[in-house]
Amino acid sequence: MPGLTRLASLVSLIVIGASITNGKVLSDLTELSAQASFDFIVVGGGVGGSVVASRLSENPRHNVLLVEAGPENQGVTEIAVPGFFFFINGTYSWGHTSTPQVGLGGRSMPYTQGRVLGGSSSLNGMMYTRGSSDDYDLWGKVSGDSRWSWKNLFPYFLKNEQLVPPPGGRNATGQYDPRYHGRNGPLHVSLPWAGPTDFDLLAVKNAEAQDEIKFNQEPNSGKNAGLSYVQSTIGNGERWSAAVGFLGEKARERPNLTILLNTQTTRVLPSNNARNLDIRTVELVPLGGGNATIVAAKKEVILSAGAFGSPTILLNSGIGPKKELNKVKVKTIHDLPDVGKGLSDHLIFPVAWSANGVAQPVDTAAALEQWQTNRTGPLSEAVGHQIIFARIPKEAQLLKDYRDPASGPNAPHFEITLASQGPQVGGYVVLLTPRSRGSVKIRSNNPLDRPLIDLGYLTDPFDTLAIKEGVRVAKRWYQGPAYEDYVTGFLGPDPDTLADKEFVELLQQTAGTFWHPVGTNSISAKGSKKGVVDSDLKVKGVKGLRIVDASVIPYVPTAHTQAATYVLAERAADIIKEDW
Ligand SMILES: Cc1cc2nc3c(=O)[nH]c(=O)nc-3n(C[C@H](O)[C@H](O)[C@H](O)COP(=O)(O)OP(=O)(O)OC[C@H]3O[C@@H](n4cnc5c(N)ncnc54)[C@H](O)[C@@H]3O)c2cc1C
Ligand SMILES: *[C@@H]1O[C@H](CO)[C@@H](O)[C@H](O)[C@H]1NC(C)=O
Ligand SMILES: *[C@@H]1O[C@H](CO)[C@@H](O)[C@H](O)[C@H]1NC(C)=O
Ligand SMILES: *[C@@H]1O[C@H](CO)[C@@H](O)[C@H](O)[C@H]1NC(C)=O
Ligand SMILES: *[C@@H]1O[C@H](CO)[C@@H](O)[C@H](O)[C@H]1NC(C)=O
Ligand SMILES: CC(=O)N[C@H]1CO[C@H](CO)[C@@H](O)[C@@H]1O
Repeated sequence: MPGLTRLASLVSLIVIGASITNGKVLSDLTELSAQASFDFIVVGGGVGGSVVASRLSENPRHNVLLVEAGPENQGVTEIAVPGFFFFINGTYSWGHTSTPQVGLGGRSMPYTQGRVLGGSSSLNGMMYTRGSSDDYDLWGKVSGDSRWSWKNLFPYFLKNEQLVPPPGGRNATGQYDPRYHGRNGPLHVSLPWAGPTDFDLLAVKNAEAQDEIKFNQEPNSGKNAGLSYVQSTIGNGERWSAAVGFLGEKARERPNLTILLNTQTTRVLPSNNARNLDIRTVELVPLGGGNATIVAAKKEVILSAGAFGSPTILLNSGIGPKKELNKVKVKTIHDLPDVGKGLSDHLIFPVAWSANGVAQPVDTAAALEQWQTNRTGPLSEAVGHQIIFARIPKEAQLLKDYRDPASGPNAPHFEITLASQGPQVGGYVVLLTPRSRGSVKIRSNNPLDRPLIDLGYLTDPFDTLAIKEGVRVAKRWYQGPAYEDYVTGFLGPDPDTLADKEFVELLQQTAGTFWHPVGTNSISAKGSKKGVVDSDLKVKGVKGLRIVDASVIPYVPTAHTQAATYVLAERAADIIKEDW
């Protein structure tokens, strides 16, 4: 793609003016003093880890080490510019590939995960969506602990967030409801720079003209169904990652926070003289391998290496299903069958319509100049302006044949993205409530080997049938009165005209992911044999070790997953502070 090459050369010409602080940011393991001693060691500097390390080090009595496998986020132009979301250099990602997917006709899928300070929030699509209140009430139910419920988590959403004006400062009144937003939190969230465009206004008109999908002024109120304007983790026109929000200059000035970059955690190790299993030690190697260094925490180790990273570290350490660990010759120190199980994720399916619009190409060089001048313009936006959340219609046969996997009656089954590309209207139908489950396993007893990631897509027959229903919802939407002169036809894939076999083949060939893996170290009630962590996020049967990241979320929420991970980490930080 010539456009891409040109973009890459543009990016390399610019170094943005972010100041790079040294001092408490160590660029590799050789800079870690052998005498250094820490109360807490946090593994992984993504959403969960950045929040926990930042909040714990607010207390000057706590000395915190944050270990991140990837490099610095500051000073990287393509990370900072929201519109370069699709063009971030692969060196900032783990470069995972899934196992061949049975449900996708044997296809393996490349799977992006951030490996840079800020983790996946340094290269995600920046959508800020909390999901349905039902999603969180279900956490409360499976953990047997009402602290994990929408009502009790809501103050933590506000604590976390700071709603800021859209880039350029346009008046977005009426496109959100300020009552549901925070004003002083570290995470900046805003509405898009431009809008409403003619295409946006058509959608609002269409929402008024039919009954299935109504306009919803505030998608982050806990009731997310309907058509809404997108909110994004963007502040002043720049990507607002967890590293920007929680590991900025102020946090870096704290004498009690040390950030160690380019360092991989291979295992957690039990202390020899503990009667019960007590794990407060980590084994660290330079990214990609080298001699190991052992560092012990005085209080706790907190794993925040993400839905693939955290179970991988546990399995490498001999914490997991004994039978599987035996197969790869890893000695089991703690038989915990659910480690790596229960992976749930959002599959996406592209569909398109023909339309009467005219394509409006963006001049990337001019857009970049504008972004550099005052942080506005098309590059200060990432994805579209609007999204739809919708349910399977009540009368659908599917809900009679299968138990509804949605977390509750308010939770939508689908997200439908809206995008106008001139002569085409495109969109993804996203299955928010899959019944299929995948897993994370280790390949060998070499902790540097990549994990085996089985996404499990479309292994439950409900999911294919649900995708068909989702396409029908999207078809009905664009058949609405407001689109009469604009949308000229459905280009498919159409479950109502294609033979089942043909539809399924197209689904297998074109399905992608929104990168929302959760559930691989699921939370469960204290005393339950299921799950991996209890409702204090402590690893079951182990002292000194907690997990704070997307892996503990039991079922994928009806939303993009960063807001859920942020609120989890804010709550967890207070739980940990209360203990110490
Ligand atoms: C391409 C992409 C687009 C996305 N788009 C959106 C979106 O638009 N909106 C949304 O809400 N969500 C989105 N998400 C999902 C969201 O970013 C994640 O849900 C969220 O980042 C999860 O937080 P986490 O802390 O669990 O993991 P992460 O943020 O991924 O952080 C894990 C960190 O641990 C580090 N790590 C892993 N293993 C080790 C190890 N062994 N040693 C040391 N460090 C380690 C990693 O390098 C990483 O920095 C997207 C994700 C991706 C990948
Ligand atoms: C990506 O980063 C690597 C390492 O910094 C560099 O060698 C490479 O040229 C970069 N690729 C692009 C397309 O910018
Ligand atoms: C923004 O627009 C609303 C109406 O849409 C108006 O009531 C309000 O005064 C405007 N605010 C500013 C600061 O212009
Ligand atoms: C690893 O340690 C050994 C023994 O101390 C040493 O000889 C070797 O140089 C070290 N390797 C690296 C990459 O530092
Ligand atoms: C930003 O700069 C562009 C020109 O590059 C200009 O058109 C626009 O009005 C400016 N916006 C603000 C908010 O200053
Ligand atoms: C635990 C620890 O190292 N605490 C230090 C945190 O920083 C203050 C100065 O701000 C020191 O006085 C503490 O000893």
